[in-house]
Amino acid sequence: MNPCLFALLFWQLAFAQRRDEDLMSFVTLPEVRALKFEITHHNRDRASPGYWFVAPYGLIDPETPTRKYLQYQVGPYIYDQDGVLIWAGSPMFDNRNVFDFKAIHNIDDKPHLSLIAQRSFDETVQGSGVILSQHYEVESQTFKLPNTWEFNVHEFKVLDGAKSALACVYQSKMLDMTDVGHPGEERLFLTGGFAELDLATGAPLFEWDSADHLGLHETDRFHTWDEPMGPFGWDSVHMNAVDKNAAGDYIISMRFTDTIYMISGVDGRVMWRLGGPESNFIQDFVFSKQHDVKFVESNGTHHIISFLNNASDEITTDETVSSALFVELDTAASPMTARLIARYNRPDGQLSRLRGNVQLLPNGNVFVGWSEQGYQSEFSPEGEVLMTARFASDRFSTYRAYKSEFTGRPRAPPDLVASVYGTNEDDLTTVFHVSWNGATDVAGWNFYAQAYDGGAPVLIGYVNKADFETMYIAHGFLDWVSVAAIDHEGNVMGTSAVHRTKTPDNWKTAGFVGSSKGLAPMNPSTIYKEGQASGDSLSHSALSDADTKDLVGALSQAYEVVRGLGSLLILILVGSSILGILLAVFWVLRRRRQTPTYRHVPSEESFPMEESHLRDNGSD
Ligand SMILES: *[C@@H]1O[C@H](CO)[C@@H](O)[C@H](O)[C@H]1NC(C)=O
Ligand SMILES: CC(=O)N[C@H]1CO[C@H](CO)[C@@H](O)[C@@H]1O
Repeated sequence: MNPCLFALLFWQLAFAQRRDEDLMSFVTLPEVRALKFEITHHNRDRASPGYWFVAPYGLIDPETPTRKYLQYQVGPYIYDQDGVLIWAGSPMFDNRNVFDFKAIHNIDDKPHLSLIAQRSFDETVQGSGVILSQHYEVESQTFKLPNTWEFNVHEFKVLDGAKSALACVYQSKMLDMTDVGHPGEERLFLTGGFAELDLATGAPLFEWDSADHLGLHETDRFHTWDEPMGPFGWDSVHMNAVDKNAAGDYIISMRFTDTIYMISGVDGRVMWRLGGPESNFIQDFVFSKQHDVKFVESNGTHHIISFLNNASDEITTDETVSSALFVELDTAASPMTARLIARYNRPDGQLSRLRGNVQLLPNGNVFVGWSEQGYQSEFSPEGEVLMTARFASDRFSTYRAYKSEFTGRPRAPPDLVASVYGTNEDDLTTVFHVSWNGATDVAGWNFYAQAYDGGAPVLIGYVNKADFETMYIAHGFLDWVSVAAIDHEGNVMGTSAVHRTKTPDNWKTAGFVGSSKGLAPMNPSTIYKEGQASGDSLSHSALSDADTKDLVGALSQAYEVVRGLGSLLILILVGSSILGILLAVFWVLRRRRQTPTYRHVPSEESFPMEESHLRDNGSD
């Protein structure tokens, strides 16, 4: 191949403008580009209830700052089981990487969220372990220990009651090489350990480091002939998970020794090793390069543990497929025994070389995050693959993925954008887009308009929540608009601020050919009022749910097409989309004629906006 052509191709591959069709976009949150999921439900009926908690990142290290405008993509996200976005936390963490993001239910009777927010590239923002309330407010933030260089990104495990949390700790230390046959020699190593941190003060209640308890010979990574490594030293053990049982002992995982260790909570001694060349167990299975070891049950001597056996890493492959393992340990027996009780192989038969996690769900199902490209799967207890999913984008991974029930009640009000369109005063249409970042359990939206600022809100209509963002089209130029989120029992969950409707910068160039007299917003009560001649009103509430769904579906499809366009096809597609919108409008008008009376929505007629503003968006 011509070298110039090759160079050009390489350049294009490496630096080409990334395409964005694997990302979502929203009118109400234009700064957020959430990742899309590709999902296969193999057996939806057996899936456990709950949402997905992922934290996509592009590069695992903090990314270099840029002066270019960037939309928010990486950080904590909640999705439902159909990949519908529930919460985009990327703006809250300013596009920084987040790890180990999950819902936790062990603090009080309210659900919480926990995560590790990575430091910024220039370290002006420190990394931390963070607990958020169900209102997405920071309740607790814990920073790195003074003897370390960052808050390690592998684990942030909040213990029951949230007095303390477990975190991995990496330190750079000069270690004596006697253990590997070089007495009197010292080398710089990155050691691995953990700390139990007091969440009120950030101080360590318990600290443990591999340098004090393990021999250098245990690592399968370091060889005495290796060159010295970087400013931090050789990553000797690669500590990547920690958990604590009721007896007060800790279980930890080290990827570069292929070993799970039990650490005494009394004196830090290694109580036993599982796996690796020095295993203390008679075991009927093998594993390597494991992640996310957790207690499922433990009474001090008998344990059931779960972990991800990725069986491979950056360099070697030990098995042909990665798996989630559940193992029963009897440490009272002599010799101690380790028995495999369940194994869930990666459904696509691939290897997760790095990262991953296993979660036993309350109904016995097993949820596994395989990490790369957000690949995740849910299994029935006996191993049936119920669901597999991955990010539509191959540019992002998530360190871990979790599934959990959660109730999110954001303090911020719903976001609303309304715009008016039309070609003359008779066909003016107000298009609403509404979303509420982080709110779970929203069943639908009430739409309101006022005759003037401070006027009484008039109910325009109701539509079921269709997606993260819901679109609604109302007849007429409506202004001073607002929305109310309605739950499944019909209660108001929260209301937006009153927004002004956006008008075209230039009505004529936007296609308006009527007289300018038609351009003032109308008094909504003249057309959206009970008993009013139906010929002037258009409301979704006059349509059945199914009709509404069809209409909203048709409109938002046309709208999606318009929005997602790239380049040459734009004219053709805009044309057909406009045709689609025209058809939809025509269809609505036709229906309107078929529905002689406007059906009033009784409970919301005189919905007092002032009062609703005072209403809390949820309880503490
Ligand atoms: C722990 O569980 C095992 C198996 O169920 C049981 O045999 C053993 O007695 C228990 N030990 C304690 C201390 O409860
Ligand atoms: C089946 C298999 O290859 N298992 C390997 C898992 O990893 C350990 C440690 O690297 C090996 O000793 C096993 O043979």
